[in-house]
Amino acid sequence: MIKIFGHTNPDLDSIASAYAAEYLLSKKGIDAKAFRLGDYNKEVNYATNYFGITLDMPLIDRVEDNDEVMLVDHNEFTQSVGNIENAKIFMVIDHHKIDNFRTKEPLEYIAKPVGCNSTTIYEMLKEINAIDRKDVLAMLLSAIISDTLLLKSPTTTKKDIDVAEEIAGILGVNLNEYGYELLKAGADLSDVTEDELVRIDSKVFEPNGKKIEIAQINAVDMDSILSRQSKIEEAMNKVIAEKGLDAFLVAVTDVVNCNSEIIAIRK
Ligand SMILES: [Mn+2]
Repeated sequence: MIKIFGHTNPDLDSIASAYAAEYLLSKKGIDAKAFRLGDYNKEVNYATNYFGITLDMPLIDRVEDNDEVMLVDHNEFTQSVGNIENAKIFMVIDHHKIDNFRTKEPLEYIAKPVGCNSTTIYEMLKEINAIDRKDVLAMLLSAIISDTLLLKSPTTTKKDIDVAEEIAGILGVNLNEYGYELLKAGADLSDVTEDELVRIDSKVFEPNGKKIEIAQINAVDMDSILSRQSKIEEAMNKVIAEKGLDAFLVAVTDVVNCNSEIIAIRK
């Protein structure tokens, strides 16, 4: 049996790619099973709840010597399962740069420069007339929305757009409405405290002898972050006092519409 998996700390594309690749191989008469290298994230849970899908993808962290494996949505050994260097890689389907990767034997390697690996897997399923499973299509569509930030990220290609619209049509899903809710669920910051929010992604700069810290909060629902502004400012003042900053800027970025609001405090 071939073990299929995406990268560690799996995103929706890694889960969907493995899930759909299991079906792709089964249609070709190959015994294969999808696994995962980490917990299902908030986006995966939102998508499976929305479509009523129950995933059965066992968690693994290493493979045995000479196990037959298939990598999806990654190729670098540093992002893969433990002992990958001693496994037999049967196939790779990926959309990333190729690095930290070598095999002892020939393999099938499919690399496409698309925004989402699930786009490629959909095309491969379509080629063999296997776009008949709604659960598989729903996972692939959700992954495309996730990887391309609802078809707006700079990595989005025409293929991603065409495939997403085609699947949404088949499933009768409103792409923009569902996509927004999915991204919002994934970027849910309601359980992150203000003290944590201003520290997730922050850097100190020292222009002209001044000590300035800049932080960014990536959000889908920007209003829900801005409604916490007074508490965020309290947290910022704490950091200013702690680090002896001259100023602290926090950019709240709406990743779907590509807007930012800046909260700035001077000592
Ligand atoms: Mn991906």
